[in-house]
Amino acid sequence: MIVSIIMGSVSDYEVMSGAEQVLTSFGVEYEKKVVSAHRTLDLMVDYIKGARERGVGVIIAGAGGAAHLAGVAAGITTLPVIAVPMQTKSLGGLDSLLSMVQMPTGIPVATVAIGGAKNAAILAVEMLALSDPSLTSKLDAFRKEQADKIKATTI
Ligand code: RP5
Repeated sequence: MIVSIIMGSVSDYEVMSGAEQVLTSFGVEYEKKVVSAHRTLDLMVDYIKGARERGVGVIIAGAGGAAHLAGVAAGITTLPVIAVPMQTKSLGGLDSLLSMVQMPTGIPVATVAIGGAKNAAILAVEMLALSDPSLTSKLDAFRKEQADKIKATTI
């Protein structure tokens, strides 16, 4: 299975490229596309409807402001959707965070921290690892590497 990275604007790409870096480091294939839930709604609906057929297992959606991209995607598909709230100039990303995290019951979206594209990708890998033991081994190695770095740190 692959991961689908979607974002509401090309201006989100700098942050969302963090998800690409993580997926690449785990050897997980992904697709990426700019699709907006308000500027290109038809395109976005078609894109999400076709996701499962394209082999997508998890969707990562980054958006800012009145950030409905992840919620709309989750309303279209039962594939798991992970939301990445973008930092914004006017409200610092709190607007994006609340838009994404406060999904009404029945249509869940797993929301990570503001700008948390890398964690979104790690979570996506953990989901794919449920049916791919080789990813579990890679996640274990990643955790160990992270811990070893801290243990080796002297101040
Ligand atoms: C949202 O509006 C996008 O996800 C982006 O974070 C924000 C601003 O978009 P641009 O005006 O930079 O295209 O749809």
